[in-house]
Amino acid sequence: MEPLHEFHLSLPKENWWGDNYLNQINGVWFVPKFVPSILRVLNEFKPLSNDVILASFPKTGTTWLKSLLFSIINRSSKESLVDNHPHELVPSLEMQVFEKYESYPLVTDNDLDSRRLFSTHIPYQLPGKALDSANCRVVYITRKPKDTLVSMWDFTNKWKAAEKGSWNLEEAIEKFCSRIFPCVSYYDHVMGFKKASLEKPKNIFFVTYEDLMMDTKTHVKRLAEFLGCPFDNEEEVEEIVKSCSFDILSSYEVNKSRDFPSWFQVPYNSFFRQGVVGDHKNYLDAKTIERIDALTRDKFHAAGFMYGI
Ligand code: PAP
Repeated sequence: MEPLHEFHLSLPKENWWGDNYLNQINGVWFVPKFVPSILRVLNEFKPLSNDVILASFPKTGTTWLKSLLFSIINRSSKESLVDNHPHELVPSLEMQVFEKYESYPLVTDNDLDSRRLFSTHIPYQLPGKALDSANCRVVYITRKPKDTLVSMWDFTNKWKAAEKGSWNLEEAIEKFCSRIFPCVSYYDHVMGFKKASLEKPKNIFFVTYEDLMMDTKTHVKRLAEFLGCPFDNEEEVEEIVKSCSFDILSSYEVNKSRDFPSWFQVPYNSFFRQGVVGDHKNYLDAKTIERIDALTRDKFHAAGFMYGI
């Protein structure tokens, strides 16, 4: 038996959906395929002070923010979005960079032009100290729990593993509420970065999908200032906002593609579904909405974070 299999067998295991299960590392549930690379990120990743890390719980706006951050940082090559899926332009530490057994692109100088931009779904509770000590910039996006749940449920059913049987919505709701979800429970994930952003506002920028949607332009300007590369003309900001909008991005062939990326068994087009706020109303009944709202009051509001309903 492979040592890796033995290692997997030694980790706590919990059924997730169908035949699929999750493994636990330090109290956090992860999809088994990524356990080795997550451990590599935790043990080997040394952030540089000018790195930009986009952190998020899955399905909270990662793809959108990848395209915005890439465009803000690489202004002269923002048209790369026409031919490249945002997930290929901004690689995930655990799903792409450390999944390959090669060294990741290492840049040692502090030249802003060669800034590294990565994403991660790993909760702050695990790499927090490494991120803090490097003094790098972290941008965290979150989204209201009910829309996140519905988006995750839909996405999971587009996964190749869905051939083994679909994930029904009732089961997804149960797992969400019982906190057996990949990348720690949604609430713990958000609160981990929320608290860190209050403690280190110069290093961690916290934004919600809904605020970004309501006023993308203001947030793009704030993000550029936070990253130390402010805009000097409004037209460029407007151009970036437009070029990263759902309508424009989802019209590109590369984002409409049914091909699978090399690093995940889900087609490229499944990262673009509707891109709206409040879609959960089309899927969740009143009882479920109240159940999740109660959880939100308990996990967010009681901690002083008045968000999520
Ligand atoms: P990931 O964590 O797997 O990378 P992520 O990008 O965070 O997924 O979430 C995908 C959601 O963002 C989808 O939401 P939906 O299922 O409710 O539709 C997707 O449609 C939405 N999305 C993708 N691109 C954009 C965009 N440019 N503007 C707004 N929403 C977007």
